[in-house]
Amino acid sequence: MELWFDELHTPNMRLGFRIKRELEHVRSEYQDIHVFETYDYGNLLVIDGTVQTTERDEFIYHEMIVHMPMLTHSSPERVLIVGGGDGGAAREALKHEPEEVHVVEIDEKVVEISKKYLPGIASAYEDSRVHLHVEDGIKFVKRSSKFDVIIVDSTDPVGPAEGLFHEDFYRDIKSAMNPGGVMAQQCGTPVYHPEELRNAYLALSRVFRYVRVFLAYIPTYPSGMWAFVMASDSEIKRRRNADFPTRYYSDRLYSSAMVLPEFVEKYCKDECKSD
Ligand code: AG3
Repeated sequence: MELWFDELHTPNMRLGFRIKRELEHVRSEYQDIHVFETYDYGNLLVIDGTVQTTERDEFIYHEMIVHMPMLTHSSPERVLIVGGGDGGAAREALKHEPEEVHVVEIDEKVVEISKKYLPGIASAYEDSRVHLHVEDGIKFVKRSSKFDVIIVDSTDPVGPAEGLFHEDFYRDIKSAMNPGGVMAQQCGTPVYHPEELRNAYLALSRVFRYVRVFLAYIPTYPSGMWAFVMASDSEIKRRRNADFPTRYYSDRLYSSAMVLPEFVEKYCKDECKSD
């Protein structure tokens, strides 16, 4: 019998993975977590029915959500990752040789399961510069200060992650940063959920002087086209080169990732009405 895992992207669209087997299924305090062994994408982490990461294409998301803001900063020493319990963002952040990387993940189960089934992604936890805090990111950010880069690597803005897309949270992020600080966040797909991008863009624009949107192509996420935002009170431009090997990001891609198709651009203009 063939086994499949399908993520429902809209009521009328879904993406299926043929799987060898289910490796794990736990219902944590916060969410429903699965790990599947797929045929083509290695191990697959699913939270509340949505694909979070696969061993085969995780590099695209993790390189982009990390290297874009990290290279915008001239010398990131203290890095905060809100969410990101699988460790992938922390692994990429370490390539910039920061002093400290703090990961604030609300769900300990995500960390535990990633260490067991996604060892190549969770490898960052073996590094002594990486500090894990199992707690609510919103509370943690409220009492934090002196971060150079803050990366919000969360699930979709429904359920536990909802508050991570609000203006109040963005204000707390700004207060938690050193001057010159840069933040980045994943913002969903403009194909099916342009309002997620638009809302984040508008709220960030009320808090930060500079806000930029960039895209990456991620085959296992809805529509494959994924949006991210970067925000700062300092101009957003690349201040350093990537002096480590990458597979998706490149210094040439830094600016081209911010060139948006017309229909996406339209959601990132202040005068455009939300529809
Ligand atoms: N976090 C963002 C995943 C969003 C995917 N959404 C979906 N499949 N509907 C990824 C976590 C990787 N560290």
